[in-house]
Amino acid sequence: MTATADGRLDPEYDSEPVAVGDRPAALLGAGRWQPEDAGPARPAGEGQGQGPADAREALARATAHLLSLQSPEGWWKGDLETNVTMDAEDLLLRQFLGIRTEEQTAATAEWIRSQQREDGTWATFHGGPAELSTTVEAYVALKLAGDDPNAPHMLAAARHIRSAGGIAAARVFTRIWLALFGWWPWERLPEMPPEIIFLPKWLPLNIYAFGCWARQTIVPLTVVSSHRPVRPAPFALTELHTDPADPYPTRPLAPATSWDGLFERLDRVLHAYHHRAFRPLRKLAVTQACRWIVERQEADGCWGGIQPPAVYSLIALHLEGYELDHPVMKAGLASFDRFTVHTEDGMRWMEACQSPVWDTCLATIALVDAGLPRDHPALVAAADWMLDEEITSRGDWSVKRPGLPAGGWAFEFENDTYPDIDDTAEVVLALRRVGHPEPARLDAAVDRAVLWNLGMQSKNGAWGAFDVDNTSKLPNRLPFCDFGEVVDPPSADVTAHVVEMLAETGLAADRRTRRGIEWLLRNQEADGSWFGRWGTNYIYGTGSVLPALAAAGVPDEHPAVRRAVRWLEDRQNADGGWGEDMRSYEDPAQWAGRGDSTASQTAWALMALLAAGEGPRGRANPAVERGVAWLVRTQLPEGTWDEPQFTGTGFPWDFSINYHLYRLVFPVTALGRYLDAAPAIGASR
Ligand code: R04
Repeated sequence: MTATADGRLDPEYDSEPVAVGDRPAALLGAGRWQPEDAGPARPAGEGQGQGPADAREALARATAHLLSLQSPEGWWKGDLETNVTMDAEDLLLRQFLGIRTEEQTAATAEWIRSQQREDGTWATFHGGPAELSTTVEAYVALKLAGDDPNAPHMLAAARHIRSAGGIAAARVFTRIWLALFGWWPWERLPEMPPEIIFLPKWLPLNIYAFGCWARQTIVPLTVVSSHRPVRPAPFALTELHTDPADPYPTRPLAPATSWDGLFERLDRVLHAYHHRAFRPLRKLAVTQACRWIVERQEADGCWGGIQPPAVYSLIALHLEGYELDHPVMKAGLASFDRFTVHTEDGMRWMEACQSPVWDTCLATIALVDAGLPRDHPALVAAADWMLDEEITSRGDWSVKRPGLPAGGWAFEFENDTYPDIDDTAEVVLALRRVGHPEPARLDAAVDRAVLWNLGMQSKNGAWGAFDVDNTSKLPNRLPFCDFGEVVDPPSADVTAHVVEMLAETGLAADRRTRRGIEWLLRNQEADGSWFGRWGTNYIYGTGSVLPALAAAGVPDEHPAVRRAVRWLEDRQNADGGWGEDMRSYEDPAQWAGRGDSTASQTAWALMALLAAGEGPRGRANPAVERGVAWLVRTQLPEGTWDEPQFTGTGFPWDFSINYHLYRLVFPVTALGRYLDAAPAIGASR
C-alpha cells in the first residue's frame, strides 16, 4: 500500500544529500547525549550541520534536556495546564459524592488562590481577560474551602461576578454544577433528555452528530438532568446574583422563525415532558445511556481521557445506584489521582487531559531532527512504547466507518474508544524516523495507520480530529451548547499533518492526498496564512501546512507558499521571534499572527519558513536568522524555554491549553532543521 514495497521512505527523500560523517562522533554512538557531545562549532558555510555556533550549542542543550525528561518506559509527558475550573470542579465533585477531604481541599484552594489576579478574577489562559464562569467556579470552591466571603480576595471576585451579570450569565456547565447544590434551579437550565440515546444515526441530532468530546459529555449529563439532583448546600450564594430580587431571570425568546427561537421552544416542550415523561421509556433511555457510558470506560478508569466526561459519568452512575466501592466508580475516582499534579510547595492542581502519545511522537521527531542517531536507545524505547500504544480495536469512529479496520493512536495513555487522526499521523511520522530493530513490526503498524487515516478522510477531502464528516450545523444551535466546539469538522492543521504523513509514506501522488492538498490550497486565508484548530492559531496552522506542502512536493515557488512566507515575514516581531495572542480567534484582522514572541510559535514559524526553502540551504533569509537568534538568546541555562503563554487549543478561545513540552520540542525541531542535523535516512535502517 505504501509506494515503496518495503515500506521505507520514498527514494527521493532518501537521496537528499546528507553527509553523515560530518556529524560529531559522539552523536553516532548510542550513549546518553551531553551538550558537549555536539562538538566544537565550525564556521558558517562549511558543509553539513553548519550554522552559527550558538545555534548548535542551543540545540545541544535543548536536546540533552529533552532526553533527560523521557520516562523509563520510553514516553514523554509534559504537564497539561488549563484553568482552575478543573480544580473547582474536582472539589465540587468530591463534595457531591461526599468524599471531599480537608487536606485535598486546602491544597487545591491554595492553588486556586495562587491563580487569582489583581482584579480578583480568574482567566482561562495566561494574560487572558476575566472569565465569568471560571471566576464563579473558583469563588465557590474557595468558599467551600472556608475562605471568608468578607476577605478582600473574595469580595473582589464577587464584585466582578455581579458586574458581569452574576450566576445567571454563567455558562450552562457552570450552572449545572451550581444546580447540584440548589444554587441554581434545574428548571432554568436547558433540558437534556436521555431519550436522545434512541435517535438513530441517520436522524439529525443523534449523539454521533456531536464531536466525540461533546457526545461523551452530553450522554452522562442527560442521565444527571433526568434526576435533577440537589445536595444540601453548605452555604448560600446570594452575593453572586446581580439582582437578588430576581436571581433566576428568564431571557426573552428569540423569534419563532429563527433556529434559536425554534430550539428555545423545543426546550420548553422538553421541560414539560420532563414532568410527565413516559416512565418506562425514560427508564429504558437512562439504562441504555448508562450501558453506553460503562462500555466506554477506559482501562485506566477514565472516560475519553478528558475531565468533563469523567466527572459527569461518575455523577450519572452514582445517581443510578453505583456505590462508591463499585469497581467502575473506584477505577473512575482513581483515575483522577493520576490527573493530579502536586507542586513542590504543597499545592494541588488537576490536568484536564494527559498528552503522552502526542508528546512522545513530537519528541521523537524532534530528537531525530536534532541529529540523534535513528537507532539511539531513547528513540527505540519511544518507538517500542508507541507500538504498544497502537489501538487495534474499534471505537466510536466505526459507527460511520463500519468496514474500516482499526489501527491508530489516541492522545492519552488510555483512550481506545477515541483514537485520533492527528496523533495517528504524527506517530507514523515519528515511527518512520526511528531505526527500529524489528522494522517489519513497525512497518505493519504504519501500514494499518495509513489505511485507517485514509479511511477517515471526510468527503470534502480533508480530515477532522476524531471523526468523519462531523460537520452538522445543528448541535451548535442547542441551548445547552454555549461553550466551546461541539462538532469536529476538518481543519487545516490536522489535514496538513495527514498530508505530510501520506507524502512521507510514498503516497504524495495518491488521489486522496491530492484532494487533501487541494482542500488546503482552497482554505488558505486571504492574508496567506492558515487557521490552526488545535494550536494558537494562524501561526500554528501555517506552521503545519507549509511542511506538509513541501513534503508533498508542492514547489517553493507556488504562489500559495510565497504568500504564506510573506505573511510570516510580515508578522515577525521586532525581537526576531513570533507570537500570537489568543485574541486572534475573536479578532483575526487585528491579531492574526500578532502577540509576544513565544518559543513554540517562533519554532512553528521557522519550521514553515525552512520547509518553504528559506534559510541556509535555500534562499538566504534574514527572518530565519533572526528567529533562530531569538531562540538562542531566550533559552534558559537548563536548555528549555519559559512559556507562560498558552499556545495550545482545546476549543478556540473558550478552552486553551499550555502544553508544557511545546516550549522544548518545537524549538528542538526548528533548530535541528535549521542546522540540517538529522541523520540520513537509511543510515541505520
Ligand atoms: C493537539 C492536537 C491533538 N489532537 C488530539 C486532541 C486531544 C485533546 O482533545 C481534547 C482535549 C480536551 N480537554 N478538555 C476538553 C477537551 C476536548 C478535546 C473538553 C471537552 C469537553 C468539554 C470541555 C473541555 F477534544 Br465540555 C483537555 C487533535
